[in-house]
Amino acid sequence: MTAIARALALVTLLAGEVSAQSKLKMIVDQDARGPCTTDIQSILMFVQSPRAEVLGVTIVSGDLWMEQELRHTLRALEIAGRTDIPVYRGAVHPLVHTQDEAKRWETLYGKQPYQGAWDGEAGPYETLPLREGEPTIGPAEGHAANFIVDVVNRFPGEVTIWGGGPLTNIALAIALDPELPRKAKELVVMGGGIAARYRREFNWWFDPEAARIVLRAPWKRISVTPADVSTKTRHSDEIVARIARAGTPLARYIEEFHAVPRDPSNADWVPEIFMWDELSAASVLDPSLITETREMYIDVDIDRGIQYGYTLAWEPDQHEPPGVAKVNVHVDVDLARFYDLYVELMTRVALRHDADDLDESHLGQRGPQLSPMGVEVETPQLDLDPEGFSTLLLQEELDCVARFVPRHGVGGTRRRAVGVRELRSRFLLPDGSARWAKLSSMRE
Ligand SMILES: [Ca+2]
Repeated sequence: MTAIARALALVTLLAGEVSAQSKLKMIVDQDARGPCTTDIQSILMFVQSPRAEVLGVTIVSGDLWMEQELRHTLRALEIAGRTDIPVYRGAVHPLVHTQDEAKRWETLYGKQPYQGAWDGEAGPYETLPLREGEPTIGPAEGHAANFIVDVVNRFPGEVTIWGGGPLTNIALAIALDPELPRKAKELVVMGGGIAARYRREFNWWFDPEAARIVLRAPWKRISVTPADVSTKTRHSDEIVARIARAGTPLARYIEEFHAVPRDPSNADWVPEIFMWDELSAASVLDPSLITETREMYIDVDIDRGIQYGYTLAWEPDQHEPPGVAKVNVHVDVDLARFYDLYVELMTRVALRHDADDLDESHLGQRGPQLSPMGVEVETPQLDLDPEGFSTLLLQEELDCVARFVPRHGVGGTRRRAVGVRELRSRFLLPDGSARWAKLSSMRE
């Protein structure tokens, strides 16, 4: 095959992807406990989805301190091969709420069962070693709130902001640009709770003032995934096994580090494996998974009493509290389809239709092979350590792709990076060995 023919095959391959223009432009804001957990796994759903274009990930203290979460996130993106996505440092502390105040509250009203970063012994700027390995990449320059303002203003009416943690970064962005909510497409957050047992939900309790600012801002549309519906989900052993079969670096990461229930005997309350944030992410990527929604007035109590940080909710025909937003509340989910989507996204490389078509007899052979889309490749060239898979980017491949993939405005650089990543995934063989073809032969 001539170099030109190979190039055409490559361009056809890339054109098969969902175009950048039709993708959901996403800002993913998260308090990213790692490795794995609902926080990282929901970020990965967005970055793995062909429906989403993740413009950036913004990190906020919550489950852990921001700096530690930042490193978990960078490492997870490395493992997923998405080092092209910028990750921004965000808020270190809530706007008003402090650990001392939380302790004082406990002396009056009783124990708070979970306090995220405040439960840990490390301080906000101490970093602990990562079990999943240290990231070799760093965060983007600038602050999360500035990034949110910049991106929403760059793409008015197009950007969906998804928040899976305390809403401090988004509140800061609104303080910088009060018109920001009108310019975004939609806000979707995991947080709050409607039933009595869920009203003290961590994300909104950790920074109640931020949650109030964000919920009361003039968004075109707000959707909330409350704890009530999140707790219907389970990141079960069966799901882990389905993902593990893919054998990709990402699948191995989940297999090795997925959270396990601290109390397996209590099937009703397993916060470690509730898919709190994954469900909310899925509601963005495929809204049809949410089978029941309800419009309610939703707010957060910021009075310094026994319900500080608790969710307030009213039925629309009950009361119209002034200044409080009517919110689209997720009530029920098609669990089977949700789990299928999650597994599909987490195994996407290995389960791609073309990967399925690969003839397993090719495994272990050397010399030129004909791939499913007709590009002549040499395989296998490399048996990569999964740890190194995502960080290994051959410059010659990048050069090769860059010559044939047209620039798309501001997304030009990103698009080229995606092209390389997609090429890798196309040649990743489903035997778990993380082999992929070297494309240097495509050079003229
Ligand atoms: Ca979270």
